[in-house]
Amino acid sequence: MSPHSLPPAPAAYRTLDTDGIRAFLAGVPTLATRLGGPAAHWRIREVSDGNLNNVFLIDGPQGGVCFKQSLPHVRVDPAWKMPLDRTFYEAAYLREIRPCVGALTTDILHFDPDLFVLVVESLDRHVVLRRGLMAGGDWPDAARAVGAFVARGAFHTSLLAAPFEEITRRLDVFSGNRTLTRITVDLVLTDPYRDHPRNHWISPDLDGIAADIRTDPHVRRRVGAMQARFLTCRQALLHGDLHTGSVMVADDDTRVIDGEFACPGPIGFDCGLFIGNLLLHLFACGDSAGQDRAVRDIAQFWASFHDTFGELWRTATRHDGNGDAYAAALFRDDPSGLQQAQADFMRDVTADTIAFAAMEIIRRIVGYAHVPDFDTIPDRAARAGRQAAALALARDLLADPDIVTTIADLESLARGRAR
Ligand code: SR1
Ligand code: MG
Repeated sequence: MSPHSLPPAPAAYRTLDTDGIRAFLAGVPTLATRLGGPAAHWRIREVSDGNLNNVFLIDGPQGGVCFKQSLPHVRVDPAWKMPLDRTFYEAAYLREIRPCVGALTTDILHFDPDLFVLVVESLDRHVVLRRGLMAGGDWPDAARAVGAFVARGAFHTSLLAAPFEEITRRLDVFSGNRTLTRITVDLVLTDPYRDHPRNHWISPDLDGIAADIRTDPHVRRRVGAMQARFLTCRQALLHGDLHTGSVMVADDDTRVIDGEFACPGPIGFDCGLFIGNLLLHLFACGDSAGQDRAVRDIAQFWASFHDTFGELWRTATRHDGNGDAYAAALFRDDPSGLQQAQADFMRDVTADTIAFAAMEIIRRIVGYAHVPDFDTIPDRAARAGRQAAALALARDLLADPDIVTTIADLESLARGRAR
């Protein structure tokens, strides 16, 4: 089989409609009990919002669940055929990550390997962070929570936390997530830097900057290096698609969802995607208070990620942790050596973060899958103007790695350019 050929769907697979979902849930005793009452009384609502899967919320007299099923194609493009294995990887990711991050993600309730159905706890009092931000809402604790999520997930799946046998066995499983890793390689890391029919943008006003990005030799060199970094730096288990649509918020609660793109990779990829989406929101924001909040969220995300990761590392060293990289024996009696090692490590993560943030901005404006944040700007020319400013920032970040070397500098450069 060629690496790109599509494995057949299992014979038992079928896409479930609402009657099928009702019967399916009724047949799983733990789920039926959680929902309570007779199945005929359950309310089933489709809430599919992402590009790939069917998602439904089901409410019963006792409680609710969230039902997610892989389709044999991209949800928003039925002609784009795709294997079904993504909910398998999302279920596997939740099982790995939940012990590290606790209630910063959802509890997995059930996975069906024939139907590729994943059932998780329902977050029906939450909203999608991206939609909330677009409506002008503010969740002051959300970015900090996402920073802690990334730090804890990354640290505990890295060689800083456990012996290589344990870490590589886990990462090897997620190396198998080739279907969605191919999507990332194509859509995030490659397409915007070549002529490709999947690329599109809202106005000919962006033709010039899109061509600049495709042809600038400094951008190409950096993009090539980031492609290699994504594919070869198996630093930790990544979420792999950590945009603001992958975060659900309530006033007192933040959850990271949708881990179907989970794969081994550089930690700065997750950080960069999240910061990139906050930067997209910053450029789409018409009011200066909203822009201030976007910058605050970037700062809080980064401080939380940086401090949580550093503290986990120091604690592991103090308690003779058994990670095989930066082994505790090297630094147990050398706190300043450890501090220097951490600074070196974080400098690399920061550089990755900035570059991947720039690539996320670019692909979300001129690639296949755009963000809706700019739709809040009613005038098309004004919308294209804000997008051009975001693209110019991203191009400059890729072309000159020295233009900013810290997240604080990135915040002030972006804030100035978004005015
Ligand atoms: C065909 S999938 C397009 C995009 O949607 C997902 O959420 C990922 O971001 C992917 O790149
Ligand atoms: Mg998603």
